[in-house]
Amino acid sequence: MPASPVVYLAAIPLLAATIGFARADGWHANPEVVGRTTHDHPGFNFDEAAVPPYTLPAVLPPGANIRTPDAWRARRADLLDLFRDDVYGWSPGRPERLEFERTEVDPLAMNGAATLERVVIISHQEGRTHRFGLTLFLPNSRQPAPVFLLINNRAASNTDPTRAQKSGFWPAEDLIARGYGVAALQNGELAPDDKSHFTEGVIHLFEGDRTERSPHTWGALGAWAWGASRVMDYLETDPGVDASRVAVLGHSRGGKAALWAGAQDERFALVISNESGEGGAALNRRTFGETVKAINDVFPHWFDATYKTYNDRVKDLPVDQHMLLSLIAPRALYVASADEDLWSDPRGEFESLAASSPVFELYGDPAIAADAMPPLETPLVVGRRGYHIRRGVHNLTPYDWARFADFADHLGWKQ
Ligand code: GTR
Repeated sequence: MPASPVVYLAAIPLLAATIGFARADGWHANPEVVGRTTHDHPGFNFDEAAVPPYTLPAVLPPGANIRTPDAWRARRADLLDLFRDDVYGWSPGRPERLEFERTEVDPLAMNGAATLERVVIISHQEGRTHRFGLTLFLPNSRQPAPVFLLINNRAASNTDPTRAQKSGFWPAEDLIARGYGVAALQNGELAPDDKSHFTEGVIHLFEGDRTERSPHTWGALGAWAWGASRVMDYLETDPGVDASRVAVLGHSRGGKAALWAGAQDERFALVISNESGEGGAALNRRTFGETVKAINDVFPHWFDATYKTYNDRVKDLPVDQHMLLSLIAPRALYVASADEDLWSDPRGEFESLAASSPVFELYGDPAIAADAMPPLETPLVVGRRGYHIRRGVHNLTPYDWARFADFADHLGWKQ
């Protein structure tokens, strides 16, 4: 038995089964960061010792006898419906008619390393029309190429198609150099991120001027995720894209939308959550950082109306977020946290990933133990799941992207 029984699984995949052991060197919040964050968010808990005990609903209920992938499919469908009913709301599928208009193709982008495609995705429904844009760079070194699609929740300048502005939030050149395509949609073009205006995008396309909304219907997160699926509709038609290897990812609220897109749309082969926190990867029942009530109070337009009824009774929610992560199986899943982003509850994100283990085990992957959180900047890769916690604040950075690309390499997506 080695001194530390926890192995770096990317390096020694054959020993992956040993991940059931606790990890003494794992991440712990820096007390200085805990103090600062507690000061900045009065009334919220950032003290690990003060997290009240909680019990997660079982993703595979004892007695339900779910022992095979086939048996899981029925449970999966039920869980997905619970997330639709109680959390994100029901989203429509494809519109009556969908068109793709390529407005630009530049085969000499990035000094000849990439082909830039700009596409307008046009949806028609009941006489109404909605448009949103897609920016896509494909490596000239290989096509069809796997693609990373970012649901961009920050300024559009972060995903500048002209590359006059370059941002570490979307380091497109780095991805191209590694043989990966990289794409972005702008979340606000699907649903403005504003509680008074969020229905003005694609929700209006489907609902028109109706003002009565079901308590189980979609909000902004559902609309952003819907956009990712329409991008996938386009990517499936593009001969430069390997549509069997498309990753959807997002940061923070964009990460919540990416998880929801990946849960609903099984065409995404890899789903990546970067610091998605509450309503994303983090466990609702763990009272640390942002809470269900806080998110619903400040961002009432993100989730459905039913979710708000759980503000003060989270333990009654029929689901928790490890079940959302479970819905990604048997596809690949990567969760990333940041050391100074305690609002997103890094440990709650990791424990949620660990608690998705019973479903990934059905597909032959080893379990991840809840106490196996790795140290800072030491990625953990177990079968088709990966995790890291980066130094620094709430952000999506070139470090994160490089680890996502490493993970794709590990999945066999490498050029
Ligand atoms: C915060 C919100 C988080 C996260 C974040 C972001 O204000 O509380 O849940 O979504 O915004 O999107 O950066």
